[in-house]
Amino acid sequence: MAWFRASSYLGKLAIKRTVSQSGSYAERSRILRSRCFRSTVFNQREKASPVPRAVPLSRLSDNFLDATSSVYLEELQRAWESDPNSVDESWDNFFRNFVGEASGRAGVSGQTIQESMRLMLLVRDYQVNGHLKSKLDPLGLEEREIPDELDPAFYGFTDADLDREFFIGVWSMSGFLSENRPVQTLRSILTHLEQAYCGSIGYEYMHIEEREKCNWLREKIETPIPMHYNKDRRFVILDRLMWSTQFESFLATKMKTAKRFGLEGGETLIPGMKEMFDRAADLGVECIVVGMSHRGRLNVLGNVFRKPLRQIFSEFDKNSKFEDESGLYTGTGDVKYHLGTSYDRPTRGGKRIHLSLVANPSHLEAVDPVVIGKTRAKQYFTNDLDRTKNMAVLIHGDGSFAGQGVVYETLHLSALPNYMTGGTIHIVVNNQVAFTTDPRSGRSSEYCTDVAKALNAPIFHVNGDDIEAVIHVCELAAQWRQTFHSDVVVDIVCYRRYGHNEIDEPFFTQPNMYRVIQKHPSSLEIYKNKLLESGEVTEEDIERMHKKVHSILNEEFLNSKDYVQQRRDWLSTNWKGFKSPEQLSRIRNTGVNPEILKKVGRSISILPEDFKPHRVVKKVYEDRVKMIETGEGLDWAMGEALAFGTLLVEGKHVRLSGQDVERGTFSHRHAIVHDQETGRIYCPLDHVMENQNAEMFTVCNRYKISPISKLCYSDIGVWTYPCMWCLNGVHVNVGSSLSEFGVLGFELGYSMENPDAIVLWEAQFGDFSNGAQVIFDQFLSSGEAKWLRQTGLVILLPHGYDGQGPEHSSARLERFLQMSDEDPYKIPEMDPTHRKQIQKCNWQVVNATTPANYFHVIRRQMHREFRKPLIVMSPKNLLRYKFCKSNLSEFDDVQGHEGFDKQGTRFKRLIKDQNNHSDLEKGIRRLVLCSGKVYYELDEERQKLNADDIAICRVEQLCPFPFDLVQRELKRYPNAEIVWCQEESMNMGAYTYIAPRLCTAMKDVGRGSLEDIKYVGRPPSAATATGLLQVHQNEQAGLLSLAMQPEPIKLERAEIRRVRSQVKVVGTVVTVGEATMMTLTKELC
Ligand SMILES: Cc1ncc(C[n+]2csc(CCOP(=O)(O)OP(=O)(O)O)c2C)c(N)n1
Ligand SMILES: [Mg+2]
Repeated sequence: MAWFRASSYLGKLAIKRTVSQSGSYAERSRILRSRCFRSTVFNQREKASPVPRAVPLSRLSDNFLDATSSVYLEELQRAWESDPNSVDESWDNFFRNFVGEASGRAGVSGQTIQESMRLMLLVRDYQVNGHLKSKLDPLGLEEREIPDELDPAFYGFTDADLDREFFIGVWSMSGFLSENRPVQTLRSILTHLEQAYCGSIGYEYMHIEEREKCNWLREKIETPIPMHYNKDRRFVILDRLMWSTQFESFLATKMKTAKRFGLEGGETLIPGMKEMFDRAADLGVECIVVGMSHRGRLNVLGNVFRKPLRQIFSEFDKNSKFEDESGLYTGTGDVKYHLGTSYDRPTRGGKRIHLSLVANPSHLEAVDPVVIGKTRAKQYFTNDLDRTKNMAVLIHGDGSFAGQGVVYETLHLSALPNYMTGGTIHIVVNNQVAFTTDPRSGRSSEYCTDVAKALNAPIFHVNGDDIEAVIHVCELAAQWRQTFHSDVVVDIVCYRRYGHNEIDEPFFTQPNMYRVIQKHPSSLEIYKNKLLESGEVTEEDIERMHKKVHSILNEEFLNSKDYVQQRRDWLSTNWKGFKSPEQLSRIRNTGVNPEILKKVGRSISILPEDFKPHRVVKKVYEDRVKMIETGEGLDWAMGEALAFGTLLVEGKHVRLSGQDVERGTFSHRHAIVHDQETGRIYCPLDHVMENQNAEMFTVCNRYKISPISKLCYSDIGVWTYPCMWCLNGVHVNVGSSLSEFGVLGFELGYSMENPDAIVLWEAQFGDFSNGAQVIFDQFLSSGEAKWLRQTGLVILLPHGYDGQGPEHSSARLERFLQMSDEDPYKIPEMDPTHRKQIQKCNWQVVNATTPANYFHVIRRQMHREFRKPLIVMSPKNLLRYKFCKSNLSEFDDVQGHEGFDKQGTRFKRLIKDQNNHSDLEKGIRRLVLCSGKVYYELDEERQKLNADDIAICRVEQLCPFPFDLVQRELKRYPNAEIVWCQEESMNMGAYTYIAPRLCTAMKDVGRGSLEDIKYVGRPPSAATATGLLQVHQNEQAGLLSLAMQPEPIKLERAEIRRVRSQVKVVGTVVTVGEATMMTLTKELC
């Protein structure tokens, strides 16, 4: 073994010493103290322990393991020699051991303490850096510099020392340094170190701060007996590897040019996963949610999830048949390597484990948070308090794990109280290439997994050709997860035998690598040979196995020809009884019995008597009590709280997530109240029922205190004793992850698990939601069509032009509307008893303007037999606007009350003019249709101008479009000029969505066409809004006066003229360029 590279040793050591010894002593000791000594070395002890005890390396109670310099040890020794009491007891024991043992034993005489300590540093270096010397690359192409620290010569050892015995003083520690052999030759120590750290597995774990966790791993890694699988187990492994390999080669011969993103080169993933799942099941896991991208997905589906092979094969067939059952909703479908499935898999240990593979889009890693959210929801609904029964497994590519930011966002959710799932196992199929990109061009870090170090997750790199090593780390990962309830990474270093897909030529870009790959035997070949050599299997055994697998594959292939796709499995157990878009589901009334309303209203408004909230919050809650008692003036926050409270009473789980949602960005919600004297917190919505489950109402991100045990709901996500964040026994943490993509993905996954949960995600300002665009585009707007999976996720996007600049005004309403799949030119069946309009569209977009309407639209999400995403343009300044109030009677279900119409009390898709107009109003000269907060401004302007001959209607539900109600209004005002008024720019807001639909509605009732729709709003613009307040105010005033002007509106869409104008802004003359207000245009004309 080439352990010694001594030639450079002396020079390097000299340099290192010079560097480390430079600077004043004071400086050095300061550094040492902070890095290494912490509070131990200089702590005075009463008395040194009388009898020296053996001290395992793992128990030395300061940062010995962090020390990189032998100078540190020399200083430590000097300190001990001058005063044994000046060092920690463990070090005292250590030194005394050496003095006694090393000098007293035959064969070790002459060993200096410094030698022993350097030896220990060498051991430590293997633990820290051994992975850099491990043989990870099956192709042998890796060029890694082995750190000097792994060279014994670096610590002053020479060839002559190899057979010297050394006392290492660390017995009674599990691992190779124990063995009750405190005296070992240097050769034996090095052999053990090389075996443990530099074989087919590279362990990275020394970055983990908790000593206990490092020791746990060290025990497993430094085991004196290297891993060994018995014959039976090896048979199983061989069989699994054979399935994995033959699956790909079979497909390669049968479907030569079909894209399948084969796993060739990484086939050991399949047996690895199976063994991981078996082990996890042994350790109590009952359900695993899996997310993965394209690579090897079909193999995983067939071999791990046991999706019928004939079904997989039939999906390759262009002419594959679908069951022709009437009323069956098939959606748009998706490519085969995106589809999900679920299966109850029997395990080797005789258990059954439920597996679900989440459907995912092409967007790499986007599914990660979705999987975690789904897992968390499973934990809630199965009362999995310690999070050991439901586990997430994510399979990544090397390129995407390093490159996609959502990986980092997802990792950072892993320890947050309302997002943690007790640890995710990450498996990286590290084929050392990403499409055509070499790792060196694709990332800046040594490993593609380095991102996980931020979390203190252990990382097991493994040579993908060594199947037993793969299995070993897969099992170890399962053990870690079940022991420490935190994330762990398995990095399977393999290769990609062919191109990125089956019709791709890898030699174009990676000729050298692929020349090696061409000659490289498969992992199956390697394993077969190993087992043949060991004599544990015979050629006949292998032949028999091979034939069996082949004949099953063949049989399934033949059967696939006649395979008819089965009825959609789109409703999992929790969704039984829910309707597909083709099956009619009536929307129920959402009004609530007045007594229940009052009761809930009081319980969510009255704070405990001894509670001392901030005076502003006190007033908020006093006002809420008044609202409930008088039944008048209920504001937005109250409407929302009542929606949540009444749903909770009905047994629904309510989860509100997003940045700062607890207080609310606009300080309106105050879902949790903080006692200003004690720091105690109180969440009124936790008290709508007696003994309410603490998580039933979840507002992220806060910790909860158990009402029963006073334990703190924190840390590992279970009830525990008050932790470091507790103040007077109370958890005071507030805040949330500053992520959009990750958190929204999480909530989406959460919402998809069980229809009994209403999950809401609120963006800080609506514009920030575009950081999560992939979730909107690839999942929320199209998930049901592609994968037949429903979700009732609610998205709250603060929206409205109030002069806060381009990034705080618009939630990009136009984008959500543009993604709507509703046909603008066809009026669907609108009869309430047959209407499937909402079921058939991909999502709902609303811009509610009253607290009561907001209350009903939230409740409507749960009072129907289907689920549909809901995008809410939510208000900012309406939260406190004096006229944006509702009476309690608008929330109840009492006949004759406001809001009660023919169908009962419900969400109003359109709010007609407030002036009590009759069914026919011939004298109205203009009908202004609008949506959102501009309504109130228009109404104020109308009152100011006494423009009673103008009617203003609010389109509260933009998508799907309320054709029936719009037509009702068109008929009501037969002589009115029809105006669409919005505060957004013309290329934004609802205009381009509204125009064709309004036109269709108008044509249908003979009220004109597109040219008859007058547009009042800002002209087209690149930025969503001006950054200048004065300009904003002028613009806003301009559009209001235009909408209310006495003469007909002449400007038509095609006639927007662009002019230059000057606008005064607080004394400064600002030239507003081309994008200026239409009103200004008009004035200047
Ligand atoms: C977000 C995103 N960007 C780009 C792509 C295009 N793309 C598909 S696969 C791939 C390479 C992925 O490399 P890696 O993660 O290493 O997985 P591998 O294919 O090697 O298994 C790329 C760039 C994509 N699907 N998603
Ligand atoms: Mg790759």
